[in-house]
Amino acid sequence: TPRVFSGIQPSGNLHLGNYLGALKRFVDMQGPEMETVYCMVDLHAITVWQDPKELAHSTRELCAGFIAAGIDPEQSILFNQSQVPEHAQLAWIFNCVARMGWMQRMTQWKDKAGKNQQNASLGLFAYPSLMAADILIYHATHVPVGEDQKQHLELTRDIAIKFNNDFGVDFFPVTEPVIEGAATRVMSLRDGTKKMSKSDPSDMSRINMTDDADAIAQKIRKAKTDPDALPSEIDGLEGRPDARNLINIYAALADRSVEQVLADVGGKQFGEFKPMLAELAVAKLSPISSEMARLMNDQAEIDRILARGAERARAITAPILKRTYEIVGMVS
Ligand code: AQP
Repeated sequence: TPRVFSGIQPSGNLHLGNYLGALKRFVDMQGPEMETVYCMVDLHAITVWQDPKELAHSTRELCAGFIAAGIDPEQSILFNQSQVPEHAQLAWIFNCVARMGWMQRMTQWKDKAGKNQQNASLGLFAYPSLMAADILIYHATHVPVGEDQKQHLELTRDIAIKFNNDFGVDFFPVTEPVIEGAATRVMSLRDGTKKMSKSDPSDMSRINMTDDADAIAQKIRKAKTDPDALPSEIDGLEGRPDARNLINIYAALADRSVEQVLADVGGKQFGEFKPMLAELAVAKLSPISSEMARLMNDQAEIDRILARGAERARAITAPILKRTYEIVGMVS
């Protein structure tokens, strides 16, 4: 059976972009024809500073978010990265396979390190190598992610290919990125040319999964738009990034295509469309946020779920790491 792997960083502010670009699609991929493995990637989160107390809180909250959104911890393997040490162990091997030049070309590295690269953590630089290990330690074949992770997935393929070539084996699979749907790149509500992101200083730029109905409605009401009416065909969104973003969000939340949505709302002004979007967003997101809050009342249960998930994950990762060590020539 095909195996799906993906992860989300427990770095706080789980938002609508994470939900539509990742989490909702993780839920859609659950089923008997796929083995699904989902991870809170805390080792990735600490590539930039995380307050220890907040990291622990965000990890549990993210786990609650997965479950509230529809991940069944019996059906999927749901766990925390640092509890499965093979991720970091394989990442070290990959650090020795990947080249500095590959990492230097990564746009996420350039964006996050900013001007002062000398002062960024070594972990931030090596981030894609750990991500390759996350995926390949499961021999995962399908990786659902948002558009922003495309370059890292290409690098994962390069690492798999180079490892196989270097050691003359056909061991790591060449993974397929799964970047599909209307919301592979949800944009900021304040600027339709910028990605909706956890670290945007403006809370009005994103809808957090913990926002209540009033906050969601207010953020949509204040979202940036242009003065024109909505088009009835997709070409009419050309050069209108804010309009496109709100339509994409509507389509993804409604599980409909952008074309279908435009056929319905074409001709409407934003004054009419925004309340429709707010109503849909509240209807879809409120049950998730209230379930998250409920689950967070029993953190011992969350910890049990994570421990059980890690145990199941290790049943897959331990043999793959062992075989990798043998291939590399490590005495065991
Ligand atoms: N705006 C987005 N639209 C669609 N998908 C998105 N993802 C993130 N932002 C969007 C997808 O969510 C998954 C988990 O991402 P992550 O944990 O790596 O978070 P991130 O990319 O660090 O999130 P942010 O908000 O972008 O954080 P900062 O502000 O720190 O850069 C991935 O599949 C990602 O594609």
